[in-house]
Formats: sequence, C-alpha cells, structure tokens
Amino acid sequence: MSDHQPVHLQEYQPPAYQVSHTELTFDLDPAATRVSARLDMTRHPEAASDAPLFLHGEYLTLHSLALDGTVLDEGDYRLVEGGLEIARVPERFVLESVVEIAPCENTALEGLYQSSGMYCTQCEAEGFRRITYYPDRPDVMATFKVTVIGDKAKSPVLLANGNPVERGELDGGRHFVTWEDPHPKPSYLFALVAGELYKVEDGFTTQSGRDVTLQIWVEEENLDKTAHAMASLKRAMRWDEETYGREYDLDLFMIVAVNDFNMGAMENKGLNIFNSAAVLTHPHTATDQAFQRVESIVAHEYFHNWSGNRVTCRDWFQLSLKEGFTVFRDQCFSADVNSAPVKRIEDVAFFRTAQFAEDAGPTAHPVRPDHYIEITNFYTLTIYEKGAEVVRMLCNLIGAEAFRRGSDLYFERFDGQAVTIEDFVACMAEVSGADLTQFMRWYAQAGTPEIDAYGEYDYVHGEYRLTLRQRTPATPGQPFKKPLHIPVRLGLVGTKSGQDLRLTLAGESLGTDGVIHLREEEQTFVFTEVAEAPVPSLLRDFSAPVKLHFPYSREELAFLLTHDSDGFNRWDAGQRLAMLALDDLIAAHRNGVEKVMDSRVVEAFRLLLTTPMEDKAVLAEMLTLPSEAYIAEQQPLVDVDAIHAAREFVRQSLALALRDEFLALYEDNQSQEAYAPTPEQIGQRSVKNVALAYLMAIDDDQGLAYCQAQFDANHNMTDVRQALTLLVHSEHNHLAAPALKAFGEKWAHDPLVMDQWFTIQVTRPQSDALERVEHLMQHPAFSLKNPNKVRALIGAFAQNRINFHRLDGKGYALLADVVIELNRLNPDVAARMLTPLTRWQRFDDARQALMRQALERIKAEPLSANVYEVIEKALA
Ligand code: B3K
Ligand code: ZN
Repeated sequence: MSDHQPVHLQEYQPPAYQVSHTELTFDLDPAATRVSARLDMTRHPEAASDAPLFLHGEYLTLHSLALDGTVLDEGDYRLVEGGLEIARVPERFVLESVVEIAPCENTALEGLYQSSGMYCTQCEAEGFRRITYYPDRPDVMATFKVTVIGDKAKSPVLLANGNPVERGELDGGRHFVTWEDPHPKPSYLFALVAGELYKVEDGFTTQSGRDVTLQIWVEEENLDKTAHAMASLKRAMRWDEETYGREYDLDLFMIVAVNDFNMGAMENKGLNIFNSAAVLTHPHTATDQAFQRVESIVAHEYFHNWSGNRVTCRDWFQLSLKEGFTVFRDQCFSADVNSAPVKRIEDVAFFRTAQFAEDAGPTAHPVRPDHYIEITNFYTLTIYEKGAEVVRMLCNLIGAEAFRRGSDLYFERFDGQAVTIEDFVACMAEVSGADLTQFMRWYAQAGTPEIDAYGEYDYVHGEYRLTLRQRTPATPGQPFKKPLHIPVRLGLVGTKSGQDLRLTLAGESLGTDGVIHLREEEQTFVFTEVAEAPVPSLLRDFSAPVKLHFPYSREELAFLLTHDSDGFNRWDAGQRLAMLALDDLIAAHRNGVEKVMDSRVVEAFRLLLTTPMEDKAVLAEMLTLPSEAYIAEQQPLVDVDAIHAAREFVRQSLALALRDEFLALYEDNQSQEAYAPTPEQIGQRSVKNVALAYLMAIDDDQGLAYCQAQFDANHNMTDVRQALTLLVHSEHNHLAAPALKAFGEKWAHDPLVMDQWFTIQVTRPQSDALERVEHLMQHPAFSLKNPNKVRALIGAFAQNRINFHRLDGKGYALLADVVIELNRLNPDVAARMLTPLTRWQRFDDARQALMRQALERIKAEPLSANVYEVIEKALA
C-alpha cells in the first residue's frame, strides 16, 4: 500500500476511447451484488489506432468479459494495478462485463455500499470504478440505462438517475425497475438507491411551463422532517431561473437521505443523495443553524445541475470550476433569501479561520492544484471557499450584468462538455473585454496574500495618500510568489461628518464606495478633493480573500464600528478592536501580569447594546468575540492557554460590566410565536442566546434561572441546545447532569439529535472533556463506521482547543488511535480527521514534539493513499 504515485495536471491526455452509451444491470445482494455492464465505445479521432484500452476497476471480482459478443479469455486482457487493459480493440466496439461486489463490506462509503440496510452509491470522484470496469474520468460522458433488481420485501424502492421507463416482477420475490437518463454524464454522477424508503412529493412548474415532480425519499420515521428541504428546493429552482436563467431539465428530481455519508451531499443527476444531517429538519430536532445549512446545501446540489452536471470538469484538477462557482451561487442564494450581511459575516468569519489556517499549513495548495496523490483529499476549503471568493472577485471586477452574460455564454458554449477553468474565465473576459491574465494567478498560487496598508492625509492639499504593499508567503513547493490582481473596495469616512466622502482618483470619480486595483507589489493611490481627515474603510464586504493590515488606533476602530456605511466592515471593526484588547491580555497572561479590561471595548459594546439595530442577527454577530481558533490564526505562535484565558476574561468582564444590558436584551427578545426559520425569528433567537451566554459566563443567578427555564420550556432545538450547552459548559454539574440525562434518553432514537448530545459534552472547557470522549466512544449510539458520529464526537473534541492540546499529549494520542482505526475503515474520513495534527508547526516545542510523535505513530502503519498523502506533507 506504499506505492502512492502523484498525478500531474501537466500530464493530462484526452481519453483514447469514449463511451457513448452505458447499460448497467444490478442484481442486488449485500455480500454478492452482480453488476453487468454493456458499453458502446469508440476510439477518439486523434488517438493512435493501436492505443490500448484501459478501464479503471478496484475491489471488483471479474466474472466475464466480452468484446463485440466474443468472450475474452485471460490471454486477451490484463488485470493491472487499478484496472484492466486490452491491448487491441477496434475503432468501434461493444464491451460487456460481469463483476461481483460486496456492498455490505464497503466501509469506505465510496462506490456501492449499505447504510442502515439501504443500498446507496457515492461515485465522485473515483467511486464508480468500485462498481464496474469503466473509463472512470469526468471527460468521458455517456447516456445511461440502468436496471436495478432487488428483493421486493427488503428493497421495495429501486432508484437510479433519470426517468423510470419499465418495472416488473421477477421470480423468488424479486422485482426490477429500469431507469434512463437522456443527458450524457460522466460516471461520477451515476447514482443508485434501493431500500425501504418513503417519499414526500411535490411539484414545480418551470419558467417555460414544464411540470417537474419533486420527491424526497427518507426512512419512515423521518417523513415529518422534509418540509424545509422541499421548500428550500423550490426556492432554489426559482432563484436559478431568475438569477441565472437556468431551468431544470428532467421531469423528476429526487433527493434521498442516508445516515452514512462522507460529506454533506452529492449532486448525482436527477437523484441527489444527501447525508441525513444535510436534509432533515424539525423545530424540535434541528437548530436554526441546521435549518440554514440544509437550505444552502439543497440549493448547492441543485445548482450543480448546471454548474457541474450540464457543464462539467475536464479533469479533477479543475474541481473548483464546479465547486467554487457553485459555492458562490449558493452563497448569493442564501444572502438573497436571508439576511445578506449576516450571511457574508458568517462566511468570512469561517473562511478567515479555517481556510487561512489551511493556507498556512503543510497541506496548502492552489485553487487549482497541479498535482495530487488522492483527489479525495482535495475537497477542501481552498477548492470550495477560496474558489468561491475568486469567482466573487471576478463578478465584482466585471460587474454583475457582464457576469450574467458571461455565465450565459459559458453554459451555452460548453453545454454537455467537460471543460477547464480557462474556458470559464475566457467567457468572462470575452463578454466584458477585461484583461484577466494577471487575475489567473489566483488559481495557481497557494497561500493567503497579505496587504500592508498605510494612509496619510494632507490637510494643505486636501489629499489622502493610500499605500498598499502586497506579499504572499511561501507555501510548500511554491517559494516565490508573483503579485496578484487584488480588487480593494473602500470608502473614506470623514471624521467630522461621519459620512463616506467622495472618492476622486486621478481625476476620476469613484462615487463614495469604490474599488481600486492593486496589481503591483506596491502602489500608492492619491485621492484628491478630500475635504476632511478620513478614516479609511478598507476591503469592504471582504472584496478579496487576503489579510489586510492597517495601523488603526482603537479610537478609529470604535469610530468605524458606529459610522462605517458597510455593514461587513462595521462588524470587522469590532472584531479588530476586540483583537487589540485580546492581544494585550494574551501578553499579560504569558507574562503573569494582572489582566485589565480595555474600557474602550466595554464602551463600544455598551453602545451596541443600547442603540436599536434593525437586523438582530447582525447585532448577535457584533456581540460575538472572535473564536479561539480565529485568535490563534492571528498569533505568530499559538499559546492555547493564554488565548483561552484572555478570551474568557473579556467575556466575563463584558458580562460583569454590562450585566443589566444583557439581561434586558434577553428579556426583550423572548417570543411565544410558533417556530419558523425566518430571518426575523432567527435574528431574535440569536441575540437572545448570545445574551444568555454572557450571563452564564458570570455565574449570575438570574441568568442561570433563565437558562434552566429555557431548557425546561423545550420550545425548539435552537433554544434547548443553547441552554443545555451553557449548563454543561458551566460548573453547575448538579443541573447539567440531569439535563443531559433527560435529553439523551428522550432522543436516544434520533441519531441526528444524539450527534448534538455528543458534541455538547466533548466541547466543554472543563478538564474532563477527554475522559468524556473515551467514555462516550463506548456509548451504544456511537460508531466509528458512521462519519457523522466521528465528526460529532472526535471532530468536535479536536475543536476543544484547551483540552485537545493537553500538555500530557493524551488528546493527540486519542486522535492518532482513531485515525489509525479509520485508515482501515474509511480513508477519506481518516485523512480529514488528521487535519488538526498537521498544524503542529504553529505550537510551542513541547506540543510540537507530542504532535509529531502522534504523526510518526500513524506513519508507521500500512497507510491508505489518503492518509499517506497528508502524513507525508505534514512531516515533510
Ligand atoms: N460534489 C460533492 C462532493 C463529493 C465528495 C467526494 N469525496 C458535493 C458537493 O460539493 O456538492
Ligand atoms: Zn459542490
């Protein structure tokens, strides 16, 4: 298992043989499913006439192979590593194969596997080769006809892509359904589901008047948890028609919920398969956050029907072509149907914490990587989220109207094709006339660019000179970086008027909110006719995925916090202000000096709490301190304990100083309305629950009483979960223990609620968190084979920074044990769980040694390609 060779973008070759039509028959059985395939194949016009035929295939038992009806014997083909080769084939031919596979043994959850007794598939990126011998690459597109045969009693429902065209009874209590998908597709979009499933059905009429049947298939007990997903799907379908002019193209659109799934969901043509956590919601079982996540993932997968399925990727290096674009599309959708500023704040807060950390670590890679060992490792924040930021910059650079013309051109020109990032960007350049040559570096260069900014106001001439200097730090394999084209949206806020001043640059007016283009390593922008001294508001709405440093004083930040016309930058000013105070406190903690709270932060918070704000969700964001993970990202060396102590100190100081204001905020935002995941209600619940968290930070009797009452009232999961979390994360064990027990017993039957029950316990800051993980791993509801459980328990614990980074190394050792076990069961999840250990360079010597020790112990095992690739980078 050690011979893991990288694949390089440079070595791309078009496929020598294409498949025009694929027919598959599945005779389902848990341990011995028989897959018969019939492929209509043709040689590529440019391929040599003696080009051998290679078909991918893994974990397959070959029963028979025939070419144009003649059975091949063992001398006619060769079983080679990763597949099968036939030395000579005609220009056109039909290849038939029969293989056997064992879905019940498939714990990797790639290919055909079983989840809670149900059969389902996951083929992206390279899972189809675990189903049958096939040219399993995205630039091979075929129409599919699929017959699924199953046991009538155990699998009454048999689903595949497209439209059902035939069904019937067979001997031995079996039946079949045949499906046809008229749209040519790559193998990674193939899907099959079979089992005892129940459906909720609805309909949608497209803008051109076609009726589409919409179905969500679930286990019977979850039938009451589909309404929100269905409503979200219909909203997404309408939005894509209105915003991109994209209409759905089949008569049937199906979503299936499965319990065991490596990621959130999968956009298989006409048959999306979802992790049940990404589709099921009910006010009693799902939080507001979960409702919003479901809405965005349902939309994301639906949007892939155009950005991904109709136009797909030439090869997996182009993954961000579909993922970055589709994330951008789902972000805009969520912003449109919810609170837009909150959506942007949430996305950027997450991005700056998690993607910046990826960019700064040993697995840093460009939005378009140039090599990989295991593509599954590249479903990353860089490909998805940074990719989306790059598309957002493109949209802002050429303007929304040109961007729409560019996307129309892209969808029209490349419909039914497998293309590249250049093809996409070329459409944008063509419609806008913009020169995007330098911009393309965003796709090729890894690492987070940093901008050092400096500004000077000249009273005499009424000029403001803004100097920007950019640099991108070295990343593995990329020691030197070129300057990027960075759009910086900005305003100059007058210190006297408190208003955005008019921007005049080289005689040209940019309005009051403009974009300047940083292209050189260093550039000075001189704004003229600036009537009063301004505070610059830079990188508005996070106009580029960079770190921007400007020597703001605390007074200037407090000023922007109340005066900036850009909602995102108002929030960011608050975060920057809090960071300055936190930096002082981290230093004080390290030096053993008494901690003193910065009164300017307290006063800024007081102002926020006493000024009415329309969007309560924005207020909740503004009252939320930077997370420990974000603070850590800002430090040269991470001091886990000092960060935790400093942040707790700020939380408690704010709560003590503003206790009455928080209490009033809590009381004023009670509601007896029936639960609905509307932006208004969500905003109200968010501020209320933020206030409650502050009150619980200071052992306040009234706060504690409210917390217990909120738990007992049992109004909705958002409120219950927050109350339970605050109790369990407090010192009030006599209240927490019975609440936890009651909650665990009440929801023992619901895996998604039990996931939350696990997470709440292992994220507590008290020093017994690790022992609780060990204990809970023995709980009957826990299983290493279920990725949701692994994430809820182990993944959540690794985010519990003070406990995961315990100085006795037990946190690291526990994670290493889990990764070693998962490496055998599920390499994809194993490699993902490994991430926190790869960031060892950021910590002190003692922790570095312990983390490396854990990595070395994993390295000594026989490793899957997934874990091998990550370990090699981490220890390089
Ligand atoms: N395209 C899928 C991800 C597939 C995961 C492969 N290991 C989900 C999505 O981005 O929509
Ligand atoms: Zn996607």
